[in-house]
Amino acid sequence: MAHSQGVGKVLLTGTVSDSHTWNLVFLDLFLRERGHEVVNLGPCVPADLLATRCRLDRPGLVVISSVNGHGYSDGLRAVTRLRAEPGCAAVPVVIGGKLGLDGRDDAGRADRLRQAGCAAVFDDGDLTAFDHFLTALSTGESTLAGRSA
Ligand code: B12
Repeated sequence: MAHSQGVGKVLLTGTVSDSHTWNLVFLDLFLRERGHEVVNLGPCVPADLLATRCRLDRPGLVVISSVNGHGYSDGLRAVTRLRAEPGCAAVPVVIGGKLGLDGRDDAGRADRLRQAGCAAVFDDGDLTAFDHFLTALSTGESTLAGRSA
């Protein structure tokens, strides 16, 4: 089922400290199977590089993936830096995967990510919720989604 018309290019990225790659391979395929154009920046992406690519590529969605347990802190720095980049203040950003270690302090940290500019936080990597988010974004419905932990 392709529903990419309303989304545009998707910028997919790992976080600066995270060297895991299969999460990115999976998400790349997941998005392409749904008809989205994907630019996959790969793992260990510094916040400055993500911000620059966001300015140059003008994506309709930025997807941040982290599974190494540093996702809340790395993701917060990434989205904060991205929001400061010219032209990147309004692009929807989502983050997901295994964002913390042992589920400690999840709700508060997910809220901080939202306050910093994430439209949705899939801190348990919920792909069904992510799929619903993509559909809502494509059809122009509210982009606020994701579990609040
Ligand atoms: C393979 C692996 C590695 C390999 C990675 C090789 C590679 N090329 O990727 C190596 C050995 C290098 C590695 C290293 C480390 N790893 Co490792 N690794 C794994 C392992 C066994 C599998 C990960 C994997 O490939 N899964 C397959 C992919 C497809 O699934 P996934 O990553 O879970 O992603 C899915 C979801 O999370 C979700 N998702 C992911 N991102 C997003 C984003 C959005 C928006 C959404 C909606 C969904 C989503 O979608 C994916 C598909 O379902 C997991 C344990 C496990 N069974 O999950 C540990 C695991 C991820 N690793 C872990 C750790 C701690 C490390 C190290 C820190 C270990 C160390 N002390 O050195 C380092 C980190 C290095 C670094 N700088 O990042 C922990 C993370 C702990 C946490 N988050 O609570 C895990 C969970 C193991 C554990 N139980 O402790 N690892």
